[in-house]
Amino acid sequence: MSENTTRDNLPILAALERKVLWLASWMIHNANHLRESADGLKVGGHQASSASLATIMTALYFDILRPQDRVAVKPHASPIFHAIQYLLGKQTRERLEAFRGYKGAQSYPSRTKDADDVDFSTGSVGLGVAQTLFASLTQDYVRAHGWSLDRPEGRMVALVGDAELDEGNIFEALLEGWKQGLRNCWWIVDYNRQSLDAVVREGLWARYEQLFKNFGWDVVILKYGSLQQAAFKEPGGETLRRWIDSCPNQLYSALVFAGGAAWRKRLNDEIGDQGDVSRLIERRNDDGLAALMNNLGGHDLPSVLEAFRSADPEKPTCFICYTVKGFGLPFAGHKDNHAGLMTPQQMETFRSANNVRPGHEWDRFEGLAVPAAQLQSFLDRVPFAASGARRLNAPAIDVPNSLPVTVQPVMSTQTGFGGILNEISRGKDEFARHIVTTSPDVTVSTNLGPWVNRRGLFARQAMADTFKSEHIPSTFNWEFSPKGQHIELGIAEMNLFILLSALGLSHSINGERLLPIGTLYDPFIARGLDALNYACYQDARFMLVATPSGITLAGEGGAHQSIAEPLIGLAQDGLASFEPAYVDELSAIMAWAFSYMQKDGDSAPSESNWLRDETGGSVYLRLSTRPIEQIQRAMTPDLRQQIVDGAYWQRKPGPNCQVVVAYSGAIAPEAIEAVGLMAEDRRDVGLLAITSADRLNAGWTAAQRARERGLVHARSHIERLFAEVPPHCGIVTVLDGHPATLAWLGAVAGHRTRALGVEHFGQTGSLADLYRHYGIDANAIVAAAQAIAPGRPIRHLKALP
Ligand SMILES: Cc1ncc(C[n+]2csc(CCOP(=O)(O)OP(=O)(O)O)c2C)c(N)n1
Ligand SMILES: [Mg+2]
Repeated sequence: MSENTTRDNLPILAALERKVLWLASWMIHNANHLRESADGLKVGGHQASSASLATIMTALYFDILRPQDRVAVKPHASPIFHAIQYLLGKQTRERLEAFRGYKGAQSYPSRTKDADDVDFSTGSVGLGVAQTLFASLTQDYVRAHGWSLDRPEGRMVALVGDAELDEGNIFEALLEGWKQGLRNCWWIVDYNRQSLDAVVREGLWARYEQLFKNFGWDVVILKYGSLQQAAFKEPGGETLRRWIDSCPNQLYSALVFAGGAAWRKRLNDEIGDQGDVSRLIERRNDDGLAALMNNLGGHDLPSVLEAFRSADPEKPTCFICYTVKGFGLPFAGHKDNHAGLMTPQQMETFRSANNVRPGHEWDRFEGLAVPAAQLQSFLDRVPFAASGARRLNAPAIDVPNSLPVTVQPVMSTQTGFGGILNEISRGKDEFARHIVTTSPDVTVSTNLGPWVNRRGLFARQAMADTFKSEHIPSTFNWEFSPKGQHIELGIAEMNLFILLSALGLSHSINGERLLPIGTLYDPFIARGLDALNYACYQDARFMLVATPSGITLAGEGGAHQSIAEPLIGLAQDGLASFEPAYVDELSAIMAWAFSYMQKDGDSAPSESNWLRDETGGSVYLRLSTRPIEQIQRAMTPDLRQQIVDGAYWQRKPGPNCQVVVAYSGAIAPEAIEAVGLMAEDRRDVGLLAITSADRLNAGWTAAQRARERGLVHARSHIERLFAEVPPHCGIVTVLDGHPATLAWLGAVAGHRTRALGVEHFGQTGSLADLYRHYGIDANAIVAAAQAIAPGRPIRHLKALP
């Protein structure tokens, strides 16, 4: 659209801006005052916070954006977003009427729960902002590898609350963007100088301006609207500008709230005796004066359009847009307005100001000065909405049925992981080409080194490995090129998860599927946990490999040992978690995982394991550096399936079984040893290898629910495994992690259970010291068995210290 056309369209855009604000406000009012609420709760809706973005979002969606552009909308601007989609015919009235209600438009834009084409979910502030940066890097990655070149490049746009910039993860991302030569990324800051509780500090914009410039961004400050710019050219205008520039944020907000008469009094008191500027003020009535003073850059369509149109795609750009929180609404500027709702009386006044007749509140063009036909024909031509579905897809990439790896007699799952990837890295197939790895400065220590040696690091511009060019021997080849398949990250774990979130949505955003693998130390999942949750909530697809883990990392001490992570694995939605003990298990799980990551099917649970495998999801592998003796065995299809379903009998309990030991992960040797020690005094001891507490638990829960709904034959994998364990049998569970991870096993068939694991911070020591201290060694397993299971005393039990 040429500039000329846009100028002609200004009255239309202004009408749409009014309509957007009306619809958003009505939606919130309807949800709070009109919809029947049996529980009497007000649902909220952030009228003020939405209003500050009405102008900017009108300019973006109805003029600036193209279908390939992707936007993270500030959570509280959700009503504005839904209203825009409604005007574009992409959102239904029913969902707007049910805003914040069951199956209605979501409180915060949601990729997975909303029906109107949300690009990136937002809600936990800061994450959506960083997501746009990593989405832009992902787009560059995809294109550098020769994919999606038939599509135009998109701009990744974040609408950012000014207080949202308090979130540190944004600055962590900024650093990464600078390293990677970020482009095609816009952060539009809604500089309303208000947060949830308060008014922000003076002069924050100047700090941001400097900061963004330091990281190579263009910074565009939209402070004065066109009315103000014109007024500054009048005699006395410069004095007015100086007054505006020196006015504290708190006072400006308060005067916006108080209105025209208050502005006049204040301005007259402070600069009113200076001739020209007094006349400038006097030439305006109260409404005119308020309109002038409220005319900040972010509410001025011509300024906003011009700024957006002038941005350089090769540079990331930060727009600092001065706005008023609650612009156009009765509580504009009031510092308490965050959760404020218009009263029915205020809404009536707002209704008449918008010429909306009762009963016509949802009519798209009600009360607008521009004729409906003209508006509709404009909407029909809006470039953003022109090409139908914006959400893309990509076919699944064929994954080998099994992933070969040389199993050494003694090895760790972490070494196994490195070996499996090393084997994959030799391949020239599509599968190997679509894998992309990343790690927050623990590439080598998580065993990605051999993979990176072969596939190289990614950078848009090639960079040689100086050690190599200087002929200094080094184990690792650290060469960057546009074809590289490893994205090196700094230490910040938040960035890892948000990058995985972006890479893991590439099929949907870029139409090219990636198979992302991220590695980190298990305890540091907690550092990026909200971002991991965010990635899962968006349904991004990736493999998270967390290693080393647990107190098994004996020498590193409590700061590096993970305890709660298995519970995170159990509870995190969208993430199938595994903790294998053996490398052949790991290989089976990874082969399954690469295809699971690509699924997008039916959400009905399978009747075999009661898991919703057809919907797919992401995968978390909790691995260990502990070398353990491997089992030499053939991988049968049945064993493979059981490993993936979560457990198999490593030693099947006999009919007279009194004890079952159920273990997960690197603690396998202790479980095996304990079973051996008990063999003389306990008959038919069973040994259950649990590869996924998460999937076992999920299947069990789903099967119970199915039975309660009448499917009497529903049986989960764990129920089938326990079917023949006699009722008097005791179960000892053990893992190097929180004992609650497996404690629920006792509830499956009512067996008496003792759950062993780590509950308190670890410490340094040898493996034997620590396993003994925390009670997860063979002796502790035997003692627990003796305490809960019938039978005579166990001879090999040593007195516990
Ligand atoms: C991680 C996180 N912490 C806290 C909140 C609660 N919260 C929602 S909005 C907000 C501040 C809003 O200020 P700003 O970003 O300036 O947006 P405005 O309402 O001014 O438009 C807070 C603290 C949240 N959503 N996410
Ligand atoms: Mg704010």
